[in-house]
Amino acid sequence: MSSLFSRHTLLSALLGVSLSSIAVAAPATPAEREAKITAHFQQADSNKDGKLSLDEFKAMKHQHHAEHAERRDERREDRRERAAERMQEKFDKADTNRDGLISKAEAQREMPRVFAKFDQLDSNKDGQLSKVEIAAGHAGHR
Ligand SMILES: [Ca+2]
Ligand SMILES: [Ca+2]
Repeated sequence: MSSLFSRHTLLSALLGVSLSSIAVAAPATPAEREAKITAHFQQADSNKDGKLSLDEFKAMKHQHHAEHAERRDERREDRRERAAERMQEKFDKADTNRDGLISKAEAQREMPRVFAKFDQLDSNKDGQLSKVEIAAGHAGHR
């Protein structure tokens, strides 16, 4: 028994199932989205008969999922890096006397959320927060 998907069925399936992952890839207008889906369809239609066999459909879905997972990993990496950068920037900005440590006064000026937990974050109780102490506090939140 051969299961064939018409282009229309595929469009519906893609729109219903994978629109979110396609939308993530950028195309904003419906026309661009349509073009993108058509490209996907043509790519998946390996024997070019204008229809997708169940195998072709599955292969396409599989590839789609793989791409999606890859993008998700990249985004996660980006987020982690950006968070680290932001924290670095914040730290440097707050560290007005450039001694590599955040005093209570410095925290109060630039890092209110850190200031609120200052004593808790200051694990070696020297009245200053190192980058490591602040990072440790952030990690503890997750
Ligand atoms: Ca300082
Ligand atoms: Ca300290």
